[in-house]
Amino acid sequence: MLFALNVGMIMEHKYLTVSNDGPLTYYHIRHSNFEAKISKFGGQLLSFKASNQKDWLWLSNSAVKDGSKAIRGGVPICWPWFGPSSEPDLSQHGYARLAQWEITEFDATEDLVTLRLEPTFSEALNKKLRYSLHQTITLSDRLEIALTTTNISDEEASFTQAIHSYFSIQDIFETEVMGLSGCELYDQLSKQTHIVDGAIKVLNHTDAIVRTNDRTPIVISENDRIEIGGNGFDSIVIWNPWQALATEMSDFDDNGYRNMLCVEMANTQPVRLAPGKSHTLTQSICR
Ligand code: TA6
Repeated sequence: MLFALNVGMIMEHKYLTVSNDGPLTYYHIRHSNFEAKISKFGGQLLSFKASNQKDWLWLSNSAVKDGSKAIRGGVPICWPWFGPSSEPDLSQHGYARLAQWEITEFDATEDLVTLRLEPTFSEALNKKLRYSLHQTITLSDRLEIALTTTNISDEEASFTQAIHSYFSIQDIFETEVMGLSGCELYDQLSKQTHIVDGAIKVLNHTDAIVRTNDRTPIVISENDRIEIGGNGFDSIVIWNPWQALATEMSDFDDNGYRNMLCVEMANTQPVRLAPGKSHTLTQSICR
Protein backbone atom coordinates (compact mmCIF):
# COMPACT_ATOMS: atom_id res chain seq x y z
CA MET A 1 0.00 0.00 0.00
CA LEU A 2 1.29 3.49 -0.85
CA PHE A 3 0.90 6.43 1.51
CA ALA A 4 1.73 9.84 0.08
CA LEU A 5 1.61 13.06 2.06
CA ASN A 6 2.20 16.57 0.88
CA VAL A 7 3.90 19.58 2.39
CA GLY A 8 2.06 21.15 5.29
CA MET A 9 0.43 17.89 6.42
CA ILE A 10 3.48 15.99 7.54
CA MET A 11 3.45 15.71 11.29
CA GLU A 12 2.35 12.21 12.20
CA HIS A 13 1.93 9.05 10.15
CA LYS A 14 1.92 5.29 10.74
CA TYR A 15 5.68 5.27 10.07
CA LEU A 16 6.56 8.85 11.03
CA THR A 17 6.61 10.68 14.34
CA VAL A 18 8.10 14.02 15.31
CA SER A 19 9.79 14.75 18.63
CA ASN A 20 11.50 17.71 20.24
CA ASP A 21 14.63 17.61 22.37
CA GLY A 22 15.63 21.05 23.58
CA PRO A 23 15.88 23.35 20.58
CA LEU A 24 16.08 20.51 18.06
CA THR A 25 13.27 18.64 16.34
CA TYR A 26 13.63 15.13 14.99
CA TYR A 27 11.71 13.01 12.51
CA HIS A 28 11.58 9.34 13.52
CA ILE A 29 10.78 6.74 10.89
CA ARG A 30 9.80 3.38 12.38
CA HIS A 31 9.03 0.83 9.70
CA SER A 32 8.79 -2.92 10.27
CA ASN A 33 12.06 -3.43 8.34
CA PHE A 34 14.12 -0.39 9.40
CA GLU A 35 14.33 2.66 11.64
CA ALA A 36 15.79 6.11 11.02
CA LYS A 37 16.14 9.45 12.77
CA ILE A 38 16.52 12.74 10.92
CA SER A 39 17.25 16.12 12.48
CA LYS A 40 15.33 19.06 11.02
CA PHE A 41 18.41 21.13 11.84
CA GLY A 42 20.77 20.30 8.99
CA GLY A 43 18.22 17.99 7.33
CA GLN A 44 20.63 15.46 8.72
CA LEU A 45 20.12 11.72 8.83
CA LEU A 46 21.51 10.78 12.27
CA SER A 47 20.66 7.11 12.53
CA PHE A 48 19.67 4.25 10.25
CA LYS A 49 19.16 0.65 11.37
CA ALA A 50 17.92 -2.07 9.05
CA SER A 51 16.18 -5.15 10.52
CA ASN A 52 17.81 -5.54 13.92
CA GLN A 53 21.26 -4.51 12.73
CA LYS A 54 23.37 -2.03 14.64
CA ASP A 55 23.36 1.57 13.49
CA TRP A 56 24.98 2.08 10.08
CA LEU A 57 25.94 5.64 11.04
CA TRP A 58 28.29 7.03 13.65
CA LEU A 59 27.16 9.90 15.87
CA SER A 60 29.49 11.53 18.36
CA ASN A 61 28.37 11.24 22.00
CA SER A 62 29.62 14.78 22.45
CA ALA A 63 27.91 16.22 19.35
CA VAL A 64 26.48 19.71 19.95
CA LYS A 65 22.71 19.48 19.68
CA ASP A 66 21.58 23.04 20.30
CA GLY A 67 21.63 24.33 16.73
CA SER A 68 24.75 26.44 17.29
CA LYS A 69 26.94 24.25 15.07
CA ALA A 70 26.60 21.30 12.73
CA ILE A 71 25.85 17.99 14.42
CA ARG A 72 28.99 15.81 14.50
CA GLY A 73 27.95 12.54 12.87
CA GLY A 74 25.25 10.99 10.73
CA VAL A 75 25.13 12.49 7.25
CA PRO A 76 25.76 16.26 7.19
CA ILE A 77 25.14 17.95 3.86
CA CYS A 78 27.98 20.19 2.66
CA TRP A 79 26.49 22.69 0.20
CA PRO A 80 26.90 24.97 -1.76
CA TRP A 81 30.56 24.60 -1.03
CA PHE A 82 32.76 21.84 0.31
CA GLY A 83 35.62 22.74 2.66
CA PRO A 84 36.57 26.27 3.69
CA SER A 85 34.71 29.17 2.10
CA SER A 86 36.50 31.45 -0.35
CA GLU A 87 34.79 34.37 1.43
CA PRO A 88 36.03 35.34 4.91
CA ASP A 89 33.57 34.88 7.81
CA LEU A 90 31.61 32.13 6.10
CA SER A 91 31.75 28.79 7.81
CA GLN A 92 33.27 25.62 6.40
CA HIS A 93 31.04 23.35 4.29
CA GLY A 94 28.29 25.85 3.51
CA TYR A 95 24.80 26.69 4.70
CA ALA A 96 22.82 23.47 4.28
CA ARG A 97 24.02 21.69 7.44
CA LEU A 98 23.09 24.77 9.53
CA ALA A 99 19.63 25.33 8.01
CA GLN A 100 16.24 24.07 9.17
CA TRP A 101 14.77 21.51 6.78
CA GLU A 102 11.18 20.36 6.37
CA ILE A 103 9.77 17.18 4.91
CA THR A 104 7.85 18.27 1.82
CA GLU A 105 6.89 14.81 0.53
CA PHE A 106 6.56 11.48 2.27
CA ASP A 107 5.82 8.20 0.49
CA ALA A 108 5.69 4.82 2.17
CA THR A 109 5.13 1.27 1.00
CA GLU A 110 5.49 -2.01 2.81
CA ASP A 111 9.13 -2.09 1.63
CA LEU A 112 10.41 1.45 1.65
CA VAL A 113 9.98 5.02 2.79
CA THR A 114 10.94 8.00 0.64
CA LEU A 115 11.21 11.50 2.06
CA ARG A 116 11.85 14.73 0.26
CA LEU A 117 13.30 17.49 2.43
CA GLU A 118 13.90 21.14 1.66
CA PRO A 119 15.98 23.68 3.58
CA THR A 120 14.75 27.12 4.60
CA PHE A 121 17.26 29.94 4.35
CA SER A 122 17.02 33.52 5.56
CA GLU A 123 15.49 36.09 3.24
CA ALA A 124 18.90 37.74 2.80
CA LEU A 125 20.47 34.43 1.83
CA ASN A 126 17.61 33.56 -0.52
CA LYS A 127 18.26 36.81 -2.38
CA LYS A 128 21.91 35.89 -2.78
CA LEU A 129 21.62 32.16 -3.56
CA ARG A 130 21.52 31.22 -7.20
CA TYR A 131 20.27 27.71 -6.59
CA SER A 132 17.57 25.76 -4.88
CA LEU A 133 18.24 22.48 -3.11
CA HIS A 134 16.29 19.44 -2.11
CA GLN A 135 17.28 16.14 -0.61
CA THR A 136 15.56 12.82 -1.22
CA ILE A 137 16.22 10.07 1.32
CA THR A 138 15.08 6.55 0.45
CA LEU A 139 15.06 4.02 3.27
CA SER A 140 14.63 0.28 2.76
CA ASP A 141 17.04 -2.60 3.31
CA ARG A 142 19.48 -0.08 1.83
CA LEU A 143 19.88 3.65 2.11
CA GLU A 144 20.02 6.28 -0.60
CA ILE A 145 20.53 10.01 -0.30
CA ALA A 146 20.15 12.24 -3.34
CA LEU A 147 20.89 15.97 -3.38
CA THR A 148 19.40 17.96 -6.23
CA THR A 149 20.62 21.47 -6.97
CA THR A 150 18.81 23.66 -9.52
CA ASN A 151 20.16 26.89 -10.93
CA ILE A 152 17.30 29.35 -10.38
CA SER A 153 19.28 32.37 -11.62
CA ASP A 154 19.57 33.62 -15.18
CA GLU A 155 23.34 33.08 -15.31
CA GLU A 156 25.62 30.09 -15.16
CA ALA A 157 26.31 29.20 -11.52
CA SER A 158 28.72 26.78 -9.91
CA PHE A 159 28.92 25.01 -6.57
CA THR A 160 30.75 22.24 -4.72
CA GLN A 161 29.24 19.78 -2.26
CA ALA A 162 29.51 16.53 -0.34
CA ILE A 163 27.30 13.96 1.31
CA HIS A 164 29.55 13.78 4.37
CA SER A 165 28.57 10.34 5.72
CA TYR A 166 30.06 9.18 9.03
CA PHE A 167 29.98 5.37 8.98
CA SER A 168 30.01 3.31 12.13
CA ILE A 169 32.74 0.66 11.99
CA GLN A 170 33.92 -1.88 14.53
CA ASP A 171 37.60 -1.00 14.55
CA ILE A 172 39.50 1.41 12.33
CA PHE A 173 42.64 -0.74 12.73
CA GLU A 174 40.81 -3.63 11.04
CA THR A 175 39.20 -1.54 8.30
CA GLU A 176 40.12 -1.02 4.68
CA VAL A 177 38.60 0.76 1.73
CA MET A 178 38.60 -1.35 -1.41
CA GLY A 179 37.64 -0.58 -5.00
CA LEU A 180 39.69 2.58 -5.59
CA SER A 181 43.00 1.07 -6.69
CA GLY A 182 44.43 2.96 -9.67
CA CYS A 183 42.62 6.25 -8.83
CA GLU A 184 44.49 9.48 -8.13
CA LEU A 185 44.46 10.40 -4.42
CA TYR A 186 45.11 13.97 -3.29
CA ASP A 187 46.23 14.10 0.34
CA GLN A 188 44.83 17.35 1.76
CA LEU A 189 47.29 17.18 4.68
CA SER A 190 50.59 16.70 2.81
CA LYS A 191 49.28 18.35 -0.40
CA GLN A 192 50.76 15.38 -2.29
CA THR A 193 49.10 13.28 -4.96
CA HIS A 194 49.65 9.57 -5.54
CA ILE A 195 47.94 6.68 -7.25
CA VAL A 196 46.05 4.32 -4.94
CA ASP A 197 47.67 0.88 -4.97
CA GLY A 198 45.33 -1.78 -3.57
CA ALA A 199 43.28 -1.21 -0.43
CA ILE A 200 43.37 2.10 1.49
CA LYS A 201 44.17 1.57 5.18
CA VAL A 202 43.42 4.47 7.53
CA LEU A 203 46.02 4.34 10.28
CA ASN A 204 46.48 8.03 11.12
CA HIS A 205 44.86 11.41 10.50
CA THR A 206 43.49 11.07 6.97
CA ASP A 207 41.91 13.72 4.77
CA ALA A 208 42.01 12.41 1.22
CA ILE A 209 40.25 13.27 -2.00
CA VAL A 210 40.14 10.29 -4.36
CA ARG A 211 39.47 11.61 -7.83
CA THR A 212 36.99 9.41 -9.67
CA ASN A 213 33.55 9.81 -11.18
CA ASP A 214 32.81 6.15 -11.76
CA ARG A 215 34.64 3.98 -9.23
CA THR A 216 32.89 3.28 -5.93
CA PRO A 217 34.31 2.16 -2.59
CA ILE A 218 33.61 -0.85 -0.42
CA VAL A 219 34.52 -0.47 3.24
CA ILE A 220 35.52 -3.79 4.76
CA SER A 221 35.71 -3.87 8.55
CA GLU A 222 36.08 -7.25 10.30
CA ASN A 223 32.71 -8.96 9.64
CA ASP A 224 31.24 -5.81 8.13
CA ARG A 225 30.97 -4.80 4.52
CA ILE A 226 29.63 -1.39 3.50
CA GLU A 227 29.04 -1.08 -0.25
CA ILE A 228 28.84 2.53 -1.33
CA GLY A 229 27.48 3.55 -4.69
CA GLY A 230 26.69 6.87 -6.25
CA ASN A 231 26.12 9.12 -9.19
CA GLY A 232 26.99 12.67 -10.15
CA PHE A 233 30.25 12.86 -8.15
CA ASP A 234 33.79 13.83 -9.13
CA SER A 235 35.51 12.46 -6.04
CA ILE A 236 35.26 10.39 -2.93
CA VAL A 237 36.52 11.97 0.27
CA ILE A 238 37.92 9.80 3.05
CA TRP A 239 38.33 11.41 6.48
CA ASN A 240 39.29 10.34 9.97
CA PRO A 241 40.69 12.96 12.40
CA TRP A 242 42.60 10.37 14.44
CA GLN A 243 43.20 10.70 18.15
CA ALA A 244 45.06 14.01 18.58
CA LEU A 245 42.65 16.04 16.45
CA ALA A 246 39.63 14.20 17.92
CA THR A 247 40.82 15.21 21.39
CA GLU A 248 41.14 18.83 20.28
CA MET A 249 37.61 18.85 18.85
CA SER A 250 35.17 19.44 21.71
CA ASP A 251 32.32 17.69 19.85
CA PHE A 252 34.31 14.58 18.89
CA ASP A 253 34.65 11.73 21.42
CA ASP A 254 38.35 11.27 22.23
CA ASN A 255 38.33 7.62 21.13
CA GLY A 256 35.56 8.02 18.57
CA TYR A 257 38.10 7.90 15.74
CA ARG A 258 38.39 4.13 16.33
CA ASN A 259 34.78 3.46 15.41
CA MET A 260 34.10 5.84 12.53
CA LEU A 261 35.14 6.56 9.00
CA CYS A 262 33.81 9.27 6.73
CA VAL A 263 33.46 8.16 3.12
CA GLU A 264 31.79 10.96 1.19
CA MET A 265 30.42 11.23 -2.32
CA ALA A 266 31.51 14.73 -3.34
CA ASN A 267 32.01 17.30 -6.03
CA THR A 268 35.20 18.97 -4.87
CA GLN A 269 35.59 20.74 -8.22
CA PRO A 270 32.88 23.22 -9.24
CA VAL A 271 29.78 21.80 -10.91
CA ARG A 272 28.73 24.39 -13.50
CA LEU A 273 25.01 24.66 -14.14
CA ALA A 274 23.30 26.62 -16.90
CA PRO A 275 20.16 28.57 -15.88
CA GLY A 276 17.23 26.27 -15.15
CA LYS A 277 19.40 23.13 -15.12
CA SER A 278 19.63 20.67 -12.24
CA HIS A 279 22.30 18.34 -10.94
CA THR A 280 21.82 15.36 -8.63
CA LEU A 281 24.52 13.86 -6.42
CA THR A 282 23.62 10.46 -5.01
CA GLN A 283 25.13 8.21 -2.37
CA SER A 284 23.68 4.75 -1.87
CA ILE A 285 24.70 2.34 0.87
CA CYS A 286 24.08 -1.30 1.43
CA ARG A 287 25.51 -3.55 4.11
O1 TA6 B 1 35.47 15.90 4.58
C1 TA6 B 1 36.67 16.11 5.18
C2 TA6 B 1 36.66 17.46 5.86
O2 TA6 B 1 36.45 18.48 4.93
C3 TA6 B 1 37.98 17.60 6.63
O3 TA6 B 1 38.85 18.52 6.05
C4 TA6 B 1 37.56 17.89 8.05
O4 TA6 B 1 37.77 19.15 8.47
C5 TA6 B 1 36.12 17.39 8.07
O5 TA6 B 1 35.60 17.54 6.80
C6 TA6 B 1 35.19 17.89 9.14
O6 TA6 B 1 34.83 19.21 8.96
P1 TA6 B 1 33.95 19.99 10.03
O7 TA6 B 1 33.76 21.37 9.51
O8 TA6 B 1 32.65 19.22 10.15
O9 TA6 B 1 34.72 19.95 11.33
